[in-house]
Amino acid sequence: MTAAFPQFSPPAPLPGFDWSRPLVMGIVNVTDDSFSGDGLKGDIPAAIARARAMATQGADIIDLGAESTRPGAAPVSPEQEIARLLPVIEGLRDLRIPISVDTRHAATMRACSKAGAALINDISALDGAGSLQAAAESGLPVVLMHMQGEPGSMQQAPHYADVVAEVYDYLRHRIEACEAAGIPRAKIILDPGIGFGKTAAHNLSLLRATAKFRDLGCALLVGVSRKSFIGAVSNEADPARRLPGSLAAGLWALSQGANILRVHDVPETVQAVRIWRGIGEAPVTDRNVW
Ligand code: YH5
Repeated sequence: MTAAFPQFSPPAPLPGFDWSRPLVMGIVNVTDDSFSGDGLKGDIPAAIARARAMATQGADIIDLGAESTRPGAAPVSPEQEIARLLPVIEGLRDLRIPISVDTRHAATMRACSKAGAALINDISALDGAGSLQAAAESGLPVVLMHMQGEPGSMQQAPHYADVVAEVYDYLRHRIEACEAAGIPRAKIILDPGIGFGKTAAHNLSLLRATAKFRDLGCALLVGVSRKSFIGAVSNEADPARRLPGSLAAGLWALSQGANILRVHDVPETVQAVRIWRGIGEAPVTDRNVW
């Protein structure tokens, strides 16, 4: 059978990640002030239950985060972050899918790696103090995300002369920094950082250029789920009502070579991705029979 989008060859092999198909990463927040509508309030047993449910619903990866990137959110110390994340990682030891930790702190990377996390997801692309070294020493794969500015103020006046070229060059330089620190390219996943210091127009330009980012020779992750640009383009103020737009943007990114979708709505996204793939390339197997 002919692959749907043969122009995108799979990224270099990475143990634990099947690049022959799109992967769905489910978002689990262990924060006190989650604002994206998932209703979790820093509750550790609830986060464990949510991650287990997502795994059952077909998530390929769980992304655990304890820091809110909401403008005005209180900063979280590495100690607080570790105290929230470790019991969740430990409570998920028997989960068969990899757990990613969404953190900007080297101490958190080290602690979570020891506890069994399989992936480091850093919205500051390992730019924080000691992060490159901590990630390299962990031996784990990493997500390098682009962000302009800092979470508290990044949406005040995002500015680029050429957003695609600037994000591309930033990621290229961060790959070089990783390689110099001993993190091989096969362990690097890139992310244009939708919504991080970008206007709706910037986000649309970046998504339109998704395929270009594959030229950097790494797997690609995109996070569009419930984000503000979906609300801006479709006039939907409530993040919890942005699933249709999130699916449209996510499937579009897959068609342009994205490998991982980071999402709040796992069963809905898994269904959409299965249909996308069924039409495009995949023979239907027993696994898909209900
Ligand atoms: C991402 O894109 N995003 S946290 C605002 C929303 C909805 C969702 C107003 N961590 C990413 O998910 N890590 C976050 O509605 C991330 N890529 C990677 N790698 C922000 C978020 C969100 C914000």
